[in-house]
Amino acid sequence: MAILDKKSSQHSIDLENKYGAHNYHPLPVVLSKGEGVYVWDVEGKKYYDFLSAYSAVNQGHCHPKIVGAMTAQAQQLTLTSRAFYNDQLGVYEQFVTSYFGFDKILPMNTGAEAVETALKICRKWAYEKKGIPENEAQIIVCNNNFHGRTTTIISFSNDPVARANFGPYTEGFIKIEYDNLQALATALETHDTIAGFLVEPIQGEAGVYVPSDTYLKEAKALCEKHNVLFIADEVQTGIARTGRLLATCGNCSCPEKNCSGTPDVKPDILILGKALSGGAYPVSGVLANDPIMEVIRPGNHGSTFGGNPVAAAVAIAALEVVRDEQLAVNAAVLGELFRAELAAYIETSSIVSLVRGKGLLNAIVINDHEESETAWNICVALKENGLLAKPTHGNIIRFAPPLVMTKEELLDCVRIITDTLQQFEP
Ligand code: IF1
Repeated sequence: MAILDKKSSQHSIDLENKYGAHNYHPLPVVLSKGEGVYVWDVEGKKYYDFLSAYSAVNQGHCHPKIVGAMTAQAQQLTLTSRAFYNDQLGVYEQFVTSYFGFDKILPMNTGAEAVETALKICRKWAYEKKGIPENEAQIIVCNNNFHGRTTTIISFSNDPVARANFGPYTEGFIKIEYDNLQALATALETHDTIAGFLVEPIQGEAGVYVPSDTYLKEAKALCEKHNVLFIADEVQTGIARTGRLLATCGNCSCPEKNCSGTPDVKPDILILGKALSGGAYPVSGVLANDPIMEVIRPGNHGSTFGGNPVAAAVAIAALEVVRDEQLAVNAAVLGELFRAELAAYIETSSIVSLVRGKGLLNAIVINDHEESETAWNICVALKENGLLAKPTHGNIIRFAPPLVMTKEELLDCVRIITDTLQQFEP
């Protein structure tokens, strides 16, 4: 019995391979426990998590405050649907709107659902407030975007792997180059049926592309000039990941208070997900002010689970952790240190060509062609050396640890990363 029950990585991998759809190609590690910046595999080996479930676990694994809020609420009431009120949702809505400085939130569960919700709100606003003729609203998006996996969202992806053979596609999107204000200006000037501009403040999946300093601010100004809604997808960049509460924030000292005071760019529609729950539970949401959100009326939109009491309790706890533990400041400070350390290594490296990012959302570019296996092999070696990271787009490795990391831990991680890279230098 004991022998049969003994967990092994290979057994778990075999089960997934046999009974699960093959929609992923995971690193061969099977995790069974997490705490703070660490995860453990089924054999008991300990790793630094340098992915944080794609920036969902900003608050660290199994944060006691978040788990506490979740279990307490789970024993009380888990789901009512929105057919009835519950005593948690309103409290959360008040908390989250004041935290981010918006009049209202529309709660959903996953990031893709929240993006869909934002697109629907934007289109409805365009018809009912801006006066765009029925079915003619266009939304501008950027090349190499990643906003999720639904049919509409992949319709405006230009990643053939995510998109091919899932047609027919949803119409109504205009693609322009990212970080190119002239392209945005031209699109806004040539069409008079533009409802919104949907943008990632940093393109994560594309390889952690940080736009030029003034891009978002000037893009917002262009949108304002044309009465077009600026929609920020901060599903990945939001909630302290990039060293600020939101990547659209300016120099506000948001972790202590909140950033509604002096935002650099205030999106008309803000999309949040992932770390809104600290990775404990699927919680997403769309924030906007009344003149926009009021286009949504009973029956227009919804979700069985969106706004459920567990989600509400978890999200309040997750946001309190971000504020109380000053995670934005920590991400900013550790991010500077991380890039400086990596840049110093790169000076004498021929395998890594650059490091880029903001806060603790960073990536290194491996000096090899996009189809090469080098980045994957480096990630496998990193795993052997006790650190988990994943390549994106072939030759890029994303580094995004939980934001609860200490300086000592970060320097330990830098050592693991540079020692591992050293193994691959010619
Ligand atoms: C996967 C990527 C990251 C997102 C932005 C919306 C969503 C995402 C900016 C949708 C989700 C996830 C999806 C996840 C991998 C991950 C990812 F590599 F695919 F691009 F983080 F970089 N907007 N990103 O980044 O949120 O519906 O997944 O909750 O495996 O698809 P979701």
